[in-house]
Amino acid sequence: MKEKSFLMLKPDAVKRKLAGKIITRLEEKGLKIVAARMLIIDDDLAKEHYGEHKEKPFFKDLVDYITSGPVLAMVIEGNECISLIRKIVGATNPKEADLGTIRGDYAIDTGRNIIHASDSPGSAEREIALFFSEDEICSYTLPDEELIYEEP
Ligand code: IDP
Ligand code: MG
Repeated sequence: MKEKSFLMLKPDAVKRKLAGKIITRLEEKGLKIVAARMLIIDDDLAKEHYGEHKEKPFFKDLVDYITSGPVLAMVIEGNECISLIRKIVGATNPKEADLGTIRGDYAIDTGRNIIHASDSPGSAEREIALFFSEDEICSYTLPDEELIYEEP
């Protein structure tokens, strides 16, 4: 089933110039970027995006981290891509993330784990709507979709 997920390269990924490498991994997997925007998140948007964590001890550090520089926000489309992208991203704590995942290969500390990805269809819908309007999301077909999916 075709799904859309929200993915965001955090300020450390952008400043460490890892954006190209990470985007290449998604493209090479066969996933499709249908929206992308670079922005500096303000406090209000950070608190709303991470609202589920507002009672956590790391919440203030998380808001400071995510607002500390530009992020690259994206919408990615693909079959069952929400759980697939979580696997590609790896565990929240990069020290526990498998090698071969983005966090496992490029990050060390949980508070500098370089990338965000939606964890469920409900969060994907909520997060996409926070960062993008409907008309910013592109609908198009990749020429190689029949090489990636049995039933494109
Ligand atoms: P996720 O990004 O893998 O979905 P969540 O538990 O939703 O992980 O946490 C959101 C973000 O909050 C993490 O990606 C990480 O940047 C930060 N975070 C989570 N737990 C901690 C912690 O214990 N210390 C510092 N930062 C944390
Ligand atoms: Mg999360």
